[in-house]
Amino acid sequence: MERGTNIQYLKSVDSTNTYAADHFDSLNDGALVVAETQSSGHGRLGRKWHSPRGNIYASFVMKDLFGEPFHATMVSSLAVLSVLNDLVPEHGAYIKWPNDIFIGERKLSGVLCEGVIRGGSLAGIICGIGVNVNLPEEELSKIGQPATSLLTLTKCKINLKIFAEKLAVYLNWYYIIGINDRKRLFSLWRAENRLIGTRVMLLPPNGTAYEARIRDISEDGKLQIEEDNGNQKEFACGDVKILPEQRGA
Ligand code: BT5
Repeated sequence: MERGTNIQYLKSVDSTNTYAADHFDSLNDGALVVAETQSSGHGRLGRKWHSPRGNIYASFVMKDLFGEPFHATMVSSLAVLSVLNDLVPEHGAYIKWPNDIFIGERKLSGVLCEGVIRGGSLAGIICGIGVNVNLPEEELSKIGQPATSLLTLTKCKINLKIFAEKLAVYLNWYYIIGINDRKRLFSLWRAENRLIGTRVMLLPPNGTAYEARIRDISEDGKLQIEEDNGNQKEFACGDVKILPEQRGA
């Protein structure tokens, strides 16, 4: 199957993920849907994704189910990181488990991969990607956690079409790497996770937050943690809060 870097540009949609899922059958494998704004951009667990004009809101179509669902997140995060490393290498963007790209202590980008079901089974994955590109300071303050944008960091507006084109190329690049060599995809992604070896606050979706040390990450993307009493276990789902003195180890 040939994969192209075809991009479909939209003005405003509810959510590029919803649009790509609704049009999944007619979109090519490896296509990217990009919108100027979203009226119902969403994150995990029904959270809102702040989506005014000036940013990247994109959804990548994966029809080849080459591994664990989390491998789709790895592809997407590595692609965003590669664009950032080309554009603003001096700002040291990094992957924050499970689905964020951070610069310093602030969130710049989030990824949300959602399955598409056809005939009762998984037919593909839509990888939604939001990146704060030309978002001004006053918009950042509306977000419920510390966030940043490339405009804030560089004082320079970036052409969104060029950003989208680069993103599409890198998405297809890491997608092909994943299809051909999942272990390599994992090791590239693991190398960009700065939290390994540090103590963090873990926030399970419906439980109490607790501190633990991240020992490593398994190939299917689960955190391997050690609690203060020495218990070792896996943390598969939830959020991680960086403890201020711990980052950058
Ligand atoms: C995510 O969820 O980080 C995944 C976000 C994926 C958004 C893209 S945009 C294109 C595609 N279409 C969609 O509808 N979604 C995808 P999560 O880890 O649950 O983080 C959500 C949290 O991030 C919110 O509760 C806020 O605290 C914060 N947030 C919201 N908007 C933000 C923004 N523009 N920049 C930084 N942080 C934001």
